[in-house]
Amino acid sequence: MSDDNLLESFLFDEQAHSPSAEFAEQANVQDARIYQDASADSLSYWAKEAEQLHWFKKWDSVLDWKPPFAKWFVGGKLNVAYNCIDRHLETSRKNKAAIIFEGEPGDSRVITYQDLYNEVTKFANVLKSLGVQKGDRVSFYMPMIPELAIAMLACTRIGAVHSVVFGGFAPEALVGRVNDAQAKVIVTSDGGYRRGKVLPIKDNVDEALKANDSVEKVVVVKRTGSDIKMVSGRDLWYHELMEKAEVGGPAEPMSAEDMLFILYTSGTTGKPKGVVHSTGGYLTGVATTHRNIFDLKEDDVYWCTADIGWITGHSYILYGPLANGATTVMFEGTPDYPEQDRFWAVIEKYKVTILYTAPTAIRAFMKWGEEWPAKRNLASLRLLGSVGEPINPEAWQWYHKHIGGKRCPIVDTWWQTETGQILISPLPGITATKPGSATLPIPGIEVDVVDAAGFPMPTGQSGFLIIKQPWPAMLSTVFNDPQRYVDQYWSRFEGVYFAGDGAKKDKDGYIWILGRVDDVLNISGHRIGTMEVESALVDHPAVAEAAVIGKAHEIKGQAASAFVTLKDNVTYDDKLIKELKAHVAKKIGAIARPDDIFFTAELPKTRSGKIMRRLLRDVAEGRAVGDTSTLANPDVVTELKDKYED
Ligand code: 7RM
Repeated sequence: MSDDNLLESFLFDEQAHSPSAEFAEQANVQDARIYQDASADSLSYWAKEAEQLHWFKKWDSVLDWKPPFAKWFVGGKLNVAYNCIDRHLETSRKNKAAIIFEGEPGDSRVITYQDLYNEVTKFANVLKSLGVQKGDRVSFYMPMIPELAIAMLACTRIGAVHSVVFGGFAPEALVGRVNDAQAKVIVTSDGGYRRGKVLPIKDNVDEALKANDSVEKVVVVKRTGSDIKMVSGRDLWYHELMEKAEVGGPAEPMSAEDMLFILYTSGTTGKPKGVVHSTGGYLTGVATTHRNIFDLKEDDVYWCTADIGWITGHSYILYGPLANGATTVMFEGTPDYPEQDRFWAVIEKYKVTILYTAPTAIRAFMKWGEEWPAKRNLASLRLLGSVGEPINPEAWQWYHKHIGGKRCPIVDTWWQTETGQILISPLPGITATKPGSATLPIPGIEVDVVDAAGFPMPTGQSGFLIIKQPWPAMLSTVFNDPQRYVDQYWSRFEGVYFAGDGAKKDKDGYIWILGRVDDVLNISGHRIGTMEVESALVDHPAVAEAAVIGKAHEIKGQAASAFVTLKDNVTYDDKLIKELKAHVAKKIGAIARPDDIFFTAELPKTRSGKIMRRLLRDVAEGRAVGDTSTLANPDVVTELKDKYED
């Protein structure tokens, strides 16, 4: 978001939307004293929330904080699958829909809590039979089908650690993550549907495994019936294993601080970080926030449109909702297939009451036109959520009017892969919302906006967002690299968590997130490191050097623009541009494909050799170029501007 847009956001400031009396009266959280109570004694507050879970053994202490390493609910024993499934079977939820699955082709499956128990315990037994033990890693590379949820829960049941890799990543990105995790097993499928076509999921796994020596078995779910190669001795069909597997078996009592899962996320280097989440704190954090922020009621039909390959899917399709005994919708498709009303058709079909989606999707819907949602009955909706990037006020207003019928509160939720749970968000029955602001830290959380030296910024001025105390679902470390955990998150400012986002605080203490301040792009709400795209470009034989920046994009929020210098004997043409874009898609995945490639004889650099990305951003967005006085080669920028200005 540029500063101009932000100014606009502040103008909307006056139009705060208070919760309606009708909503407020029925809300799960109605008393604003929750903020004072939680801040007076945040550990007791979180302990009370943790008591909503089932513990095999209660914790001895709520928090062991040896900065920057936190252990939550030390001494406590619990199991995530038990909390998400078994304990609901003793209640009226036994035959309630746990997962409603809507496939891209329009196929549908309803999985009750009892069904989920049967499937999860069977797959837990399959994993054991494959030699998977507590602490072993299992990687996933799957479309959004129920077997993904089932197999992840099965891991948690036996204490294995899952590492889900987004199905849109390329084989090379996949193998990097599988190797780093040293996974023993991969769960995948024969294919997946994408806009009517079949994705070659299994082929990508085969390609990836050429560069891996940790994986012993590949379990393949049949989804598309594609003709694939099964490697004998290594590849096994999911349905064949499940046919022979028994229902039932224990849920392993895990220590609260045991590793639950790894999820790789882009950072400022070319190598993604394996963010580690642990058991007790994570489940407490996601269950509480899901219940309070989405105002969950027993008969809600809740739909989060994210992919489980990202943290949003982990926390708010799977673990938060299932821990709360909710009905969670899992959708395999895209918003515009077969037509641009697919989301609204799904809402109508299942009478969805809570919708959680991303600003990039909302901006696409705006472009497609309000006639698409208008054709469908959206009266079941009662609450809307937004996540992934700042929501521009125009998109907020559109969402409010055309999807929420002006009656649904909107929760704009700020959080990260690393935070595990939502940290900044309205409580929908209490907080007046301002379009474009994620509003206030939730109870028990303290944040601030500080300058480069760590001092609080005055009201309305932009600085760095920090989190002042540990929180239950915080990452516990970076897998195999605790030093990176320390350096990345806890060293920029002494003793506090550095989020990597810029922000402003307004006169009411509301937080306005401005986007990343590091070399991380946010393309359609997906994190991609500029360094990753640069490495992919430099990997091409024609490229000498590359610099990648984020450029404002109407729908995606940001798009990657690349500035490339070629090797001496190479000449450029349109074909090379296409080839370089395809190369990036092949190395990382289609989401990282640059929108533009600019060729230049030289990149603008400081005298110490650092690429001045700020200047490249000015060029790419057609702005007046800022200060070039520290450049070793100031002429480069003028040349670039002349060349690319329309
Ligand atoms: C949940 C998720 C994290 C980054 C984060 C921000 C941006 C996320 C919001 C937001 C403004 C929001 N995890 N971000 N939510 N910015 N308002 N409500 O997206 O690890 O993939 O990305 O996303 O920059 O640092 S993530």
